[in-house]
Amino acid sequence: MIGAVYAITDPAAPIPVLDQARAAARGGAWAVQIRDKRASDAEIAALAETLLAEFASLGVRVFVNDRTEVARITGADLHVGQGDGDPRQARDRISPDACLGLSIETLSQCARVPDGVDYVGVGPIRATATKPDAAAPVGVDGLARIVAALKVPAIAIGGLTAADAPALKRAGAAGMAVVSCIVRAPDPEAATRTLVETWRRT
Ligand code: TZP
Ligand code: MG
Repeated sequence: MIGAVYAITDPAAPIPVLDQARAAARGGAWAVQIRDKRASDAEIAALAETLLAEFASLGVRVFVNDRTEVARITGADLHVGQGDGDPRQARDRISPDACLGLSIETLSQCARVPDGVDYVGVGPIRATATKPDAAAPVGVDGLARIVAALKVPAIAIGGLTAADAPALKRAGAAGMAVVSCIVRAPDPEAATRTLVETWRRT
């Protein structure tokens, strides 16, 4: 079951990644993804192990971005992008209980979502400074077309805030993933709670 609010950490944000993750979990996020292109596998694994231990009782899932080996070793969930290798190989390497996500940037990529992918991240919906190499934004209309072509739940991502929740829900998204809206908020825990409440109300 995919939840509404999926928080992603950013090592460039003003507060430490552990604090970002903890605030998102306290605020009611369904999942927290550790995303850091520069950190070593050992650093990501240590973070994942800390969060897996802390979040087990909260029921908050812990994902690692593009680190199949770290997911395999720690039992964390895994998110991979289009350029991160064959998702079927990732699926075979990680725990059968782990959740696997795949990024989708275009309608044509929907036809290449293999069995074993539990959700897709769709975006960017809007332009975002967080991922400078992101593909062209698909917009909410593009999201709706992509959702219609998919057999798995879609989590929207890219330039999103709580104000987008109603439109994303109407477009058929199962949830929304955010970086800045949580980790750059003055109060990341409150920002997460606002996202969760807004999604629930709409
Ligand atoms: N993938 C597509 S857009 C994006 C990622 C990781 C960044 C989203 O960040 P923000 O700050 O929520 O726009
Ligand atoms: Mg990637």
